[in-house]
Amino acid sequence: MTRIPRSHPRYASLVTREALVAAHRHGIVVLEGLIAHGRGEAFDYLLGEATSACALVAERAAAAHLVAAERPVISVNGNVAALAAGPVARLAKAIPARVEVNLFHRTDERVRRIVRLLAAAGARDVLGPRPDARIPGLESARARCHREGIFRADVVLVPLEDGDRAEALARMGKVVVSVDLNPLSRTSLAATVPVVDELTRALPNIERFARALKARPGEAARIVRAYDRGGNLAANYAFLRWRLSQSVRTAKGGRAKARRKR
Ligand code: PTJ
Repeated sequence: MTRIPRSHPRYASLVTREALVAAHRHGIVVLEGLIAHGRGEAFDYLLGEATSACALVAERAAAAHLVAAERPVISVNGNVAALAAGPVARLAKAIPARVEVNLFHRTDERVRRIVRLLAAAGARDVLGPRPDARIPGLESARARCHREGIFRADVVLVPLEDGDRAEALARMGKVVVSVDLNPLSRTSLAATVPVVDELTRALPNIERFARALKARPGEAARIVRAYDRGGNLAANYAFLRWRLSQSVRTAKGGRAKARRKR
């Protein structure tokens, strides 16, 4: 691994990249996952690398749906396992929810490695190695799932998803909670609750809300009813526009300063 100096202004981001590259070498993350991460990083940069107020609202709604569900499932792919095996295990315990490994670039060996990683992080009875059902209308390997997991789930949390499956799960009548930094992705547009936030920030937030809501089931039902999906997505777009307008102002200020210096 490349040694990243702590003084580097992008230290956290570079360390995460190195962790993903290492996870690729260990057969957890596919090369395509590194591309997906870069896409996420670009959106996170635009969003200010912090949880926005509108993301928090969606995270609370996500927790309310998960706590109120009868058969909630957290779907895990290679990137999610590499970035957040511990947070996934803790969230699953808090809800409680089943964890299922579901891969786009599926090989049995990769599924086994990811299951082992999740188990080492504390996740129990992880599904994935012996799928016995298919998601209708989906031709990719992601259609393969477990009857007692994703297939029969009423609420599915799908972090870092590709849009096809989110749409197929929604067609099955499931509540789909996505975590995707791209507010314009097909996943965000298909999800019942699109959470536009970085995975390692979003999962602990959802866990915190879930723990609080478990003690107040009436409150969870009220949040589910009150959540305005369209309004929340629109708030995400407005936030992004505001961030860009601030950057334009900063850039213009910088140019004026440079002119004054000349
Ligand atoms: O492990 P596999 O075989 O199942 O493959 C997983 C990948 C990620 C390769 C697969 O699901 C894929 O190709 O995903 P996409 O279509 O590239 O979509 C990933 C989405 O996640 C993009 O919209 C990214 O912006 C977003 N994203 C990337 N990193 C993060 C993220 N969102 C939140 N947190 C992140 N850390």
